[in-house]
Amino acid sequence: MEVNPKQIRNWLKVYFIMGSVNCRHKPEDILRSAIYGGISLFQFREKGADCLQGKEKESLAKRLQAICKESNIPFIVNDDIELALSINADGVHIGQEDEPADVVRRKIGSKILGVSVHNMLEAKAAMRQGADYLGIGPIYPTSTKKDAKAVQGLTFLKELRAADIQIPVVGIGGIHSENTPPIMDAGADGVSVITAISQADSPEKSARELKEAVMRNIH
Ligand code: 3NM
Repeated sequence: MEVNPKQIRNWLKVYFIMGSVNCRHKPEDILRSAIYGGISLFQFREKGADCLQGKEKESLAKRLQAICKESNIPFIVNDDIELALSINADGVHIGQEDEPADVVRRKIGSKILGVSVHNMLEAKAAMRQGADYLGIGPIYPTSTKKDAKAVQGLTFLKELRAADIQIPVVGIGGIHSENTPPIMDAGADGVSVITAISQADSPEKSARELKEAVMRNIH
């Protein structure tokens, strides 16, 4: 897959993340609805208590990947490099607890590589090691990720842009359409959400509102 920063920025606008434990309905239906609403990128994140394992996890990944393919939405796998390679996903997203980004970059070749970072040191290391984009969070309080770091607000995102670091960046944590504008104003290229879409009565409407909020505040 061709990955240049402009294309990555486009994909980051409304970045939907989901696994089976985040869903009140069938994950396939939620993803289809989110795609109708205008998400631009999808991450399969099968984590947390009672999450699927092994063949069941792989099977859900493949079903969601097929849905993304129909609409040309890139499909990213959280953490599980082996799964990403075995199903030929478009990319992977890793955190600081996972293998170092340069090791992952060697394994995945030119696939998309996203890295979660929380400070300048981590950001610079991730960029040096081949990250295509950075995830910064939690921007707002979230109850979705049990081991999330302390809420950091927009301070670090602003610091990154003030230092003229131009790598594509997405904010994460407690984000919905109404609290999106300040994140875009701080220099993000988009927002990534779990709950705002996966738990919405209408994932389509929620995705559309997020897209509108991003597009109105893009810089
Ligand atoms: N990573 P919601 S916060 C997966 O801070 C994840 O790196 C975070 O879920 C980080 O949109 C988070 O439901 C959870 O708040 C985001």
